[in-house]
Amino acid sequence: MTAAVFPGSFDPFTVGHRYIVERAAARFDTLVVTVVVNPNKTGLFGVDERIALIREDCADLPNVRVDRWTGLLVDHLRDEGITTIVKGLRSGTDFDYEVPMAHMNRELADVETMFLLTDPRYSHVSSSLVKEVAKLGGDVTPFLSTHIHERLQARLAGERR
Ligand code: COD
Repeated sequence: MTAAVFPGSFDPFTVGHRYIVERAAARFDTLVVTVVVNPNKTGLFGVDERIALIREDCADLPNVRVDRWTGLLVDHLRDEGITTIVKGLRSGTDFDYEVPMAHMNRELADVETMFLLTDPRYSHVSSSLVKEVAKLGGDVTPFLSTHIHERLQARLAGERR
């Protein structure tokens, strides 16, 4: 059985994340999408909500499981008995950011990181940019699934009240 963990903040889960999940789920028997909790950072969506949204978005992929983790990522992999991390790459900037983490995770726990290139259609898509554009009234429908877009609009409407 092959398995990998795809970790991230996923605040919110975008079409770029979904693309990487699809590519990875086609290559591993099991893919765990892990929402990594940063106790010092409050996201737009709470962790439970992010998990629910990803589960809904990936319901058609039976070998995908959604989990959460607080702390060192390699401890999560150790708990799961998994030795591969999957990361998505949009650009050289992503690569430069990811390489030290990949080396560190290999040194800490002999965990390998596999990089999957995004589709050029999604190379400009990030959760933070999507939130910024949406907050300023721009159209972010191309970057989110319908149900996540609806939840984002509802959340922003709530914030404006
Ligand atoms: N197309 C393809 N891939 C994408 C896209 C896109 N449009 N957008 C994002 N991605 C990829 C990112 O490159 C990343 O691989 C993944 O999707 C998640 O992205 P985000 O932005 O939701 O999440 P990040 O990058 O903020 O997550 C960082 C982690 C939480 C994974 C990292 O900080 C971590 O491992 N923390 C745990 C604590 C730890 O162990 N620290 C030591 C690390 S050595």
